Amino acid sequence: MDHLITPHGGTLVNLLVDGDRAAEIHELSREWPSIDLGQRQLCDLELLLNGGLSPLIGFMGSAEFDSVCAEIRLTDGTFWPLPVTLDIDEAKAEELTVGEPVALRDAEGVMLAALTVEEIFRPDRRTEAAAVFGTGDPSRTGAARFLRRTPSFAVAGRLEGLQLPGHYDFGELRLTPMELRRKFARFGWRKVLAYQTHQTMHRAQQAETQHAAREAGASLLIHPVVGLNQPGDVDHYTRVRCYQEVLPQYPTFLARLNLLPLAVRGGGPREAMLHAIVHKNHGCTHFMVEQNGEGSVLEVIGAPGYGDAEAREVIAAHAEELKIEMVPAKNLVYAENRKRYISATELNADDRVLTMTGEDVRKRLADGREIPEWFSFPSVVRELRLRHPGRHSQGFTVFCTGLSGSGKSTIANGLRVKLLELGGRGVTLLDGDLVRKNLSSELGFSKEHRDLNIRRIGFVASEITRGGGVAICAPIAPYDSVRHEVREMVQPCGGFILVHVSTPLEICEQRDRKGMYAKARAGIIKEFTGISDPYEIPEDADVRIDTSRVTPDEAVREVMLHLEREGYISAAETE
Ligand code: PPS
Repeated sequence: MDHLITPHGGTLVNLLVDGDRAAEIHELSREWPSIDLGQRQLCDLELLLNGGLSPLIGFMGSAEFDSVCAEIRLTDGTFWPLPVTLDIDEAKAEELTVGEPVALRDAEGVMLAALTVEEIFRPDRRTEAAAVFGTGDPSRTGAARFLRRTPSFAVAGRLEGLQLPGHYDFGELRLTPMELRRKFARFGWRKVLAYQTHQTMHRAQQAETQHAAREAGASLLIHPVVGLNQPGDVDHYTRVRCYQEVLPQYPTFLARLNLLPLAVRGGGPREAMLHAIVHKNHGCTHFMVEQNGEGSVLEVIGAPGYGDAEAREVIAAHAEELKIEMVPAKNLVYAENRKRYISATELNADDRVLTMTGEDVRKRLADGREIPEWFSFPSVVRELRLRHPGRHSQGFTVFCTGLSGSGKSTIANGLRVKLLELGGRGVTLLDGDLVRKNLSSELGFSKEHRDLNIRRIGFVASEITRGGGVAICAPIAPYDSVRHEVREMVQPCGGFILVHVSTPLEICEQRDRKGMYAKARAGIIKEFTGISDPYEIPEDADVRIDTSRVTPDEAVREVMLHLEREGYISAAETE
């Protein structure tokens, strides 16, 4: 395999230990503390263990972290664009001891690796955000989400891998860097162009990649990320089936498909460089990120805030050290008169250009309209239609938020009955009181407990929505950020409609159906929303209803009309 590109830092790392050592670790680990890895951490671990992140041999400590943030280098001088840390919360940090091992486990409790703790530290998240996103400014969405969600501590240390995270899906398409390199050697591929995408490929992307591979004199590896979806992404099962449909469109032997377990961070040019390193470690000599017909090359990594030029500048400045060649995606457009895709620079005045954005495709899928053949392959469209049957048969969540006594439960109950009357979908009501008696019976009303309660409701609602049902939720849900989290949880599974039941506090208090406001005023009930606890008004409500101004029937009808306008139910059904 000598002719293949050298891995980053010189050697391809393999952190999986042999069977004897694995058995020994299993034996020793009974008393060890554990860290249950989240999806993002599982992706990082998989790429650490299989050499995708060579030359790293573990999660970074503070010296590497600082050096990478400030110098874009590891402490030994190797070029490295982003920190790779194992983040933990304070409680977990207190459980661990420097010098002692900890078991890293997947969601089912399977032990994947042993980490010998070398350091527990508090990374400076603002500096990290500045490195990852190009800004520590929390008003930028990527940075804000990162700062909100990332726990304060990190644990560093040497890794010994027992097994790679298990995948039940598409096993034959999940080759490790070593397996892929062997395959390239067998095929006699010297130059390989990696095309990284997290979106569906249509004719433009197929034409673009074929063209780029030819120009580079390379073979083509479609290397989609299937680690962690960004909000709004098509699920990876559907995407992979679509890629499989695109493969036969290339000349024989030109292209292969492999799945990359990469957790996209949503960062900027530095993230693109990290991806370049991962592809290089997989044996690729060229790297192209999809341009998706519009916007920046960094759309692919969810960083539309970065200008193309800015990104290219940063990447070009480090091209020498990356070694892998970054191939810019050509913007190909469809010239109707020529019946083919051509480069935008080749256009002349007589050409009639047809365009369609990702948003157009989503809308057409949602309302069942045709997706033209010039845009995509019929087999790809067939796959997409199977997954996106149109809103009329998708699941959705109606999430009512508002003060106690605002009328949430009345609206939720009325809506439930109306939707059951229509038939076609199962309807589940997750009323605040009901949830508190069952799902969240041990919780109180601190911010922490309220957020946990809402996250649980969001989880159940997203599962119901995924299954094609309707979830109607009616908790107070006073905090904005967790309501956003729920929207992000549900939206990839179907529709999410936020209904703000905006009945004013005075009216809710006058109604005081449960006598709770009186008790709250008297100080008998503490932390009562509206009286001694905050309620953050949602700016992103899809429907706003003040029940002091409309009857319950009118309120339900407003929600039904919204559902009809958005295509979840048909017009005749709201009559
Ligand atoms: S939250 O904030 O979304 O977790 O609240 P939720 O699960 O909807 O529970 C609200 C119901 O609990 C009763 N209750 C209180 N509400 C607000 N603050 C305090 N301190 C409190 N203590 C008890 C109250 O009856 C709420 O029911 P609804 O149906 O909203 O009136």
